[in-house]
Amino acid sequence: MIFLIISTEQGLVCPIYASDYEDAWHHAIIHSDDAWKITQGRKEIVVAVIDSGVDFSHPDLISAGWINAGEIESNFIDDDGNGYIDDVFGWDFVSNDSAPGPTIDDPVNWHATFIAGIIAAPKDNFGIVGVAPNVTIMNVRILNADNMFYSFEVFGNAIRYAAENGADVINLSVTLSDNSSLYMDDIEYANSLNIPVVAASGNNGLSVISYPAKSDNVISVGATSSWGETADFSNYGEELELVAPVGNSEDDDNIISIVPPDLYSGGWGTSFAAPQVAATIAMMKSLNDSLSVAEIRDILHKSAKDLGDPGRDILTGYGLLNVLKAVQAVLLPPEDSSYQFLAIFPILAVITIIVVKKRKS
Ligand SMILES: [Ca+2]
Ligand SMILES: [Ca+2]
Ligand SMILES: [Ca+2]
Ligand SMILES: [Ca+2]
Repeated sequence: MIFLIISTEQGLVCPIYASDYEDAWHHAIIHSDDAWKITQGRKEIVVAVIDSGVDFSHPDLISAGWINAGEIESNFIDDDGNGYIDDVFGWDFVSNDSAPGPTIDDPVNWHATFIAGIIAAPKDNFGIVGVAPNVTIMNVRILNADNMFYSFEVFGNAIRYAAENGADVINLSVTLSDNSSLYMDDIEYANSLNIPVVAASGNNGLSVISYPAKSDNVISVGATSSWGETADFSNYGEELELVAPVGNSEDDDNIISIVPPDLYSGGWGTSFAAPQVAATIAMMKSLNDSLSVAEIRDILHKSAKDLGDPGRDILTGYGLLNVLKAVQAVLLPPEDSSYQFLAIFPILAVITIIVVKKRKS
């Protein structure tokens, strides 16, 4: 039996040779630029991009790539004993080798690189800035030159590879033809290690969320236009949790990111909403890497800006991603009852003193 995995349909607008931070309008909407005053992410925090293969030779991504410190390059030995020979820079699950970059004639060779730029392009007065500029990207290739893959089991292996080799959050800007324990068990395994899994809702413009985003174990992210309405292409439904700004496919500004070999471009698709949430989780974990998946989801839900119908709704979930509020929430003391009692107690004491003094006079 053939299982089909296909990345969400998406488009590039018009590749250009330079881009400025000012073109990246999404930062003002999700308040990532305000969050950078608190943290720009830590290098030790790793976002796994399981996708078409990231091109780290792009000048606006150099040095953002994960390196497997336990592995020695090109000695044909699995030095760290993780089951993958010479996997210094990640793993290519398409050609089953240690070179996970995109192939040059690959028509979608830009997809993973575009996602990596949205997450972690450095804040260096050159080109664009990612939502979490200082974090690290783990490169795991799963999509072939036709933007497809044919085995749920190998997809599951890619998730397990990321989870077992130090990913702090996993981004899946792919949609699958069906649910299957062949990869869902591996997503549950990642969650059991405190690793959240984020996925794109899909680009069919339908009231059905695509797998894997549809699963309870995955944080489901849809896209909005630049003016904050659900994008025409963005799948929606009761499982949708958050939305992030990408732009509509037509007649709108599109999110700007990097494209091989050294270009910038606008792009559309829920593929580019999910990595904004994955990057936000990396920012949160940069402040506290012991947060549980449940705590992270709770903070993301409560810090989102409510859109559309009041409260959670099928078109926008809990609302629009807010990076600043999510990061601030990590720094707040826990809301336990003893803390609230201590906060109220001094106020009661002050009132009592005033009453006593008045009676004396
Ligand atoms: Ca190895
Ligand atoms: Ca080796
Ligand atoms: Ca830059
Ligand atoms: Ca709402």
